[in-house]
Amino acid sequence: MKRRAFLAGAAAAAVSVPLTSSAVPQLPPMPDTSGPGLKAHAARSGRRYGCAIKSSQMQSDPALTAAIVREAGVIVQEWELKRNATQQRPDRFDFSGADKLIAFAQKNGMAARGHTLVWYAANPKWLDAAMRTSPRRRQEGLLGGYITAAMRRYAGKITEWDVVNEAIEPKEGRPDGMRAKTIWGEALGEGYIDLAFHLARDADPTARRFLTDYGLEHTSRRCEQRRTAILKLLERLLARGVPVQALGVQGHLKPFQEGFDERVFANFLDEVRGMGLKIAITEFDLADRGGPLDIDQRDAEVAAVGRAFLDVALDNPAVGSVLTWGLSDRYSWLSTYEGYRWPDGELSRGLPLDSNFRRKRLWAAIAQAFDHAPRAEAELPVPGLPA
Ligand code: 9MR
Repeated sequence: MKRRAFLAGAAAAAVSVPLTSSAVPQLPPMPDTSGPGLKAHAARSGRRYGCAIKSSQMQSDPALTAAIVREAGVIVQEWELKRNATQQRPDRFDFSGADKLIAFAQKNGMAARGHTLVWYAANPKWLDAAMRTSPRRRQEGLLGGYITAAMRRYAGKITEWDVVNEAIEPKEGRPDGMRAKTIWGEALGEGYIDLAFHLARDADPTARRFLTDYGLEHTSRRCEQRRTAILKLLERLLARGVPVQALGVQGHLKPFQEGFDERVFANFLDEVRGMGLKIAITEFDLADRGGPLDIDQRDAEVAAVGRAFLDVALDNPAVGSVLTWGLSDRYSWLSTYEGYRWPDGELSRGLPLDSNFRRKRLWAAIAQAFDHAPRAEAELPVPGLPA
């Protein structure tokens, strides 16, 4: 594995692999302000870079869309394909938000991921109630009808889907680490995952099917338990012939709260690849809460951990793409989420561009990680970019 190239302050102390004598600690560099976007850096090793976006932001902020066109080769919906966006009422789907995003991607020669078909959260109230009270046939229909409708609608346009998102939650106490509080599991048992992947294959056999989850990255006991639970789940799914093809590692890092160890994370990714699965980093960002108050120092530490994380991820040839959860600090869930937001209302700085769309040290760290990455295994081609 490659050595981490730089170290900085408290966050780097949380990166627990020691530097060898030839590695010179230095701050991650300031970015090149006018060069090619991250998508071009990613393409050098046959990968994709992209980001999440909401259609409301796209409509109201031309500077954001210009930045996305410059930087991203793939987009994903931060909101529009969750069921409380698409199915406020039981009797009709509303794909208008997602349609706008897919049209934007097509117009600009970008690929698109789909997020997310089955999730315990972000479901409309009527769906929660219907899953609790309906007979099994109807419960299966409530799960599958959406998979079929969404995947058929975007067949050929959305090339990868987060079919099941966040299926594990060891802290809820089940011995197998599976999430206990989920309308899908409560109604259908673990078989809801099997059903979802089979229906997804039927709906669009050409789209890559992902299981996605968070909390797989750090050295904490929390992440250790989550890695174990997801590996065991993947083993069971594959043993049952469930057509899951890839793991989405969300990559929401909290460098000032939990440690990162290159070897632990690399071993985990190796195990996943060893099962014959592809991998993507699907929601990368770094919570800067708890970091230094000096902004440049904080940016440097965030960038250092981001680089260490991506160096490990991109060292694995099964990792085909990296998407950040947003692009600019102007729009980040980290600035509103209770556990991560700064109490004084200061914006979080966990994304590649600042709130005025200027590239930050994290941008440079991502660009350099891509530049130094060995080639990925064969990927779907990115429209408009060399393979
Ligand atoms: O960033 C998203 C936020 O705007 C939504 O309100 C929220 C609920 O739909 O979901 C957030 O995105 C989550 C993603 O869908 C799944 N992984 C965790 C993300 C951050 O909470």
